[in-house]
Amino acid sequence: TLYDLVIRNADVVTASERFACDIGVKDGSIVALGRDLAAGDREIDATGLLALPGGVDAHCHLDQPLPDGLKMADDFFTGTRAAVCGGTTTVIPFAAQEKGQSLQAAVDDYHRRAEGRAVADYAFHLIVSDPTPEVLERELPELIAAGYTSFKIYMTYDDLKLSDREILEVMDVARRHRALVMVHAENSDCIAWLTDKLTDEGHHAPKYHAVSRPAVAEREATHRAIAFSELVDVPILIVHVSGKDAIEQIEWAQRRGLNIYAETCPQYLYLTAEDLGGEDGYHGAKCVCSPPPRDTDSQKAVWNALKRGVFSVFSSDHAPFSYDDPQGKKPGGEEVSFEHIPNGIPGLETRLSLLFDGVNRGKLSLNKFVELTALNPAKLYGLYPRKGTIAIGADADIVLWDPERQVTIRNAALHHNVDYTPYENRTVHGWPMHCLSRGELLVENGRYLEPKVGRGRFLAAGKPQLLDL
Ligand code: DUC
Ligand code: ZN
Ligand code: ZN
Ligand code: ZN
Repeated sequence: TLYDLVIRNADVVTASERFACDIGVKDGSIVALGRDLAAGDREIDATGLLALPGGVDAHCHLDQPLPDGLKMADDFFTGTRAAVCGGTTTVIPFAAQEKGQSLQAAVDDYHRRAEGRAVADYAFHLIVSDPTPEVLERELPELIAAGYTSFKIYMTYDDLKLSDREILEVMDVARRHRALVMVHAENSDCIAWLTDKLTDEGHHAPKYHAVSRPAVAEREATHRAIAFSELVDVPILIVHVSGKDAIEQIEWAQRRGLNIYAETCPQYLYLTAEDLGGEDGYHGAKCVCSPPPRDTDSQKAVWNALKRGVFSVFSSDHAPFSYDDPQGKKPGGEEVSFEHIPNGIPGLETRLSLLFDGVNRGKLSLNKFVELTALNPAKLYGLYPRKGTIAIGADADIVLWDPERQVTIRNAALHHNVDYTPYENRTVHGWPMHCLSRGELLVENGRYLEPKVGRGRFLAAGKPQLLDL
């Protein structure tokens, strides 16, 4: 037959269009969009549902080895299982270089972690923590050519951060080889100084995590990264932007015509510093992530900046640590001082529905939703047009959404391996009902169908496709 699968009566939404049609799938690709397509070997009736491109989550951490006996709760299997159940069919986690390690050794290590485990397709960003001459002159150029066209650098964390000089060197490699640098922008010395002051004064509760990482420390580093981007003349992307101070810097740069892209995440729309708790109690550790969530004014600024196009990408920053876990939020089984709580929260499965809820509340359009969650990350990270849209020739990564369905988020119903969600008991409108990856139905009516573990494929990324700002 002409089609392995036909999705009937789809209400297709891309970043720029909305149209009613049938979708014909053959050998994992979309081969036809039209009315009254011939019968397929298999048919799905999508009446009443929206057909959206599978989500691309361009920022998540899976199975990253960590010091001090910590361990991420999700590996490539449980993480990508959660992803597809939430409507995300492509993930771009990190292959992190440890200091002293070659980049290639890091890449090989992460391929071993992903291979035979992932159920969604995946590419990798590199994390460059040790930019030796060998890394800058040979490894990075070779890896860029081999399909690793984006890398994250850190301005904070002792085991990851680069000096200003090193940042300039890495950015210059990106300029020469047309790669995209992602920047974690927080001022390391401000945080260290504040942390020492707070702990000297006897402040240890999780809430002080947010006090030790104020918006001004993020604002300063954001501005500095922007200045370096201008100096080197290379586009960059600021990851996990938390609120209005950093947004102001980014808009200032964009108005000057600089190619400063930005990403934000669900926690900055739905959480505030208050979720880190008060003077007593430890449950706030569940919302410890960096940068920390801010206040309701910043939440509004983030929604507004999403709508206005200041942000190009909406990612989860899934960094999974279980709460009641000596390898997670209670290191060694203890309720530790804030500076020892592992940074990060889970979000792969809830990313899309949390943003979709905003569509239903008029915070952004459906087309913008698709642009932020699928099209733009696919373009910026070199996966378009195979990923990120519904078009002839694209992979048949399609999510059928029920835009009206109300779901109250409960961790017990999620598919990650984390023992909590920061969004417990929150009700969202709109839910991904069916999820297809390369034409294979992985989730049906919200039920995970247990596809072959390891079916997910590595995607060698092409060069970033820059967006108009
Ligand atoms: N940065 C991330 O990107 N994720 C988790 C914590 C952090 O600092
Ligand atoms: Zn970061
Ligand atoms: Zn992250
Ligand atoms: Zn102490």
